[in-house]
Amino acid sequence: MTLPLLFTYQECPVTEMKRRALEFYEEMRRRRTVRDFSDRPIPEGVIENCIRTAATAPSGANIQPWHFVVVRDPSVKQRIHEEAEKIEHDFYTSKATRKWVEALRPLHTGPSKPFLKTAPVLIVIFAELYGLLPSGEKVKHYYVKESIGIATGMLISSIHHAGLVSLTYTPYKMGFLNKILSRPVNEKPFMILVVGYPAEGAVVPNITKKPFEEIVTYV
Ligand code: IYR
Repeated sequence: MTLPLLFTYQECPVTEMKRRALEFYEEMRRRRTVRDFSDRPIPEGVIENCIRTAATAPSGANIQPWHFVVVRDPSVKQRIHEEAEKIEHDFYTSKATRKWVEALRPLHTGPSKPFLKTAPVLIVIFAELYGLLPSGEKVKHYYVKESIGIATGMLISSIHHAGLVSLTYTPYKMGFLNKILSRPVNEKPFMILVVGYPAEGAVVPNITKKPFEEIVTYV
């Protein structure tokens, strides 16, 4: 039995609390998903500290059911690019429903995914659906989707806080990532987080967030 640890809570004065909450909101509301990337390299150690932050996320039974593959090798990016564009072509020409394509129209997306080759880093996030003992025995994992969603949110926030941009990219089918990146069967690709600097003159869609009153109810 491990003993409980005294929690080192640092209370901050009310005025400072209010200022910090507002300042963090002001910082986070500037985050945008970017699809046009520069090939500028990312300074050493930045990605690592962002992943360290993501890994502080709460998770079901503290199982931490995630694995992050940092792809920098141009030949690996090239393979991911090739596979993803094949899948996207299939998606946009036959798999996507008319409604789905309609919903995507404001985002100006399409089957071409040059950012997979241009961006300096792709973080491929895998969800550990269950644990796998050396004997081959499976170990139950809890609330995997919730856990990985929280960790990914923290990763996106850390990247923004560090001054870089990201794109949450999910090809229609992602099984090819296990093959290319040699990940085991208990891991399911959750997302490719494309990370880097925006291309010069990068544009973003003119979209808005729902009004606060619409998303919150007080009782
Ligand atoms: N994976 C495709 C389609 C796509 C789907 C959703 I839902 C988006 O929010 C954005 C795109 C693509 O990346 O083009």
